[in-house]
Amino acid sequence: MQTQSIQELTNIARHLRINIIKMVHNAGCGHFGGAFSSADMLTGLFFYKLNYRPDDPFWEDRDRFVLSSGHMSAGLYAALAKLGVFNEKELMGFRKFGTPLQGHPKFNLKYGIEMSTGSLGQGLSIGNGMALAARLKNKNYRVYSLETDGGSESGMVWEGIMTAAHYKLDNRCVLFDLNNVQIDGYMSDVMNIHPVADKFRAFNWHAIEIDGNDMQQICAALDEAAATKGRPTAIIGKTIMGKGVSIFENKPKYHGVAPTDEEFKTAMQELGVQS
Ligand SMILES: Cc1ncc(C[n+]2csc(CCOP(=O)(O)OP(=O)(O)O)c2C)c(N)n1
Ligand SMILES: [Mg+2]
Repeated sequence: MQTQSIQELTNIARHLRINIIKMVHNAGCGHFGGAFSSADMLTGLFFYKLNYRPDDPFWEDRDRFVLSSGHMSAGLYAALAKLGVFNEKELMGFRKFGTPLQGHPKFNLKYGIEMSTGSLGQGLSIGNGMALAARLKNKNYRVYSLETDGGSESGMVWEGIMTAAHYKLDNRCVLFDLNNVQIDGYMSDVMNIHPVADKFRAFNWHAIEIDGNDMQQICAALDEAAATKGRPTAIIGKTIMGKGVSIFENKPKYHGVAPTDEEFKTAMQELGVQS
């Protein structure tokens, strides 16, 4: 895949946010707050680092990506469409009965969806299984997953973290969206999991702390993760919930609601869409 400049990548992330908010607005429901906070890390992964062939999503040697936080599906679909795995027009089928783009991802390799997710906590272990399978098959592909602060309130996440370190899965990388928001409010109020990086380190992971909305830092961290041997890597990205549209930023209310028509108009303006 072509290496894109930081500016081009930032522009792709903006494009993803535009499609995310269009999808959720069109469906009248969905989750855009976390999809916005993680859009930059997802862009860095998909458009800078992932070894993937959009015209051949079944390619055996492709890097894998598991969206552990399945509710952020709009972000994944927007990225896959931008890559060209399927036509961008299909995004408007988001959450409609009978389409492949359901509210929570349903396994569908043709569409680039590597795993059904939505039940928080399962994706980290599923990714470990894929990484172990690569080792057994003597394959060089890497396995990434997007984890979240709210998702890590599921105990099984920490079992998966322990397992990946035990097996020294250096082909395993976690992108961690630390936006300090979950479904019921601020994570630090509901169930505090700080300090996140120290916890990963205590479990023998290599942990890199970055500004998860800074493309330069994201790309550098992805390179560092790929060069790290003997243990898995967690990229802990401190992000802003709803990043990119001022009225949404850092407001737990926008975890899982559609924007009103008025909010949608403001979002389009702030994201630079001419009306
Ligand atoms: C096992 C499980 N428990 C509860 C839920 C309901 N749920 C959906 S999203 C969410 C909050 C998750 O927080 P985070 O992933 O940080 O989401 P953000 O608000 O940042 O998008 C919860 C509890 C779920 N999907 N799975
Ligand atoms: Mg969160």
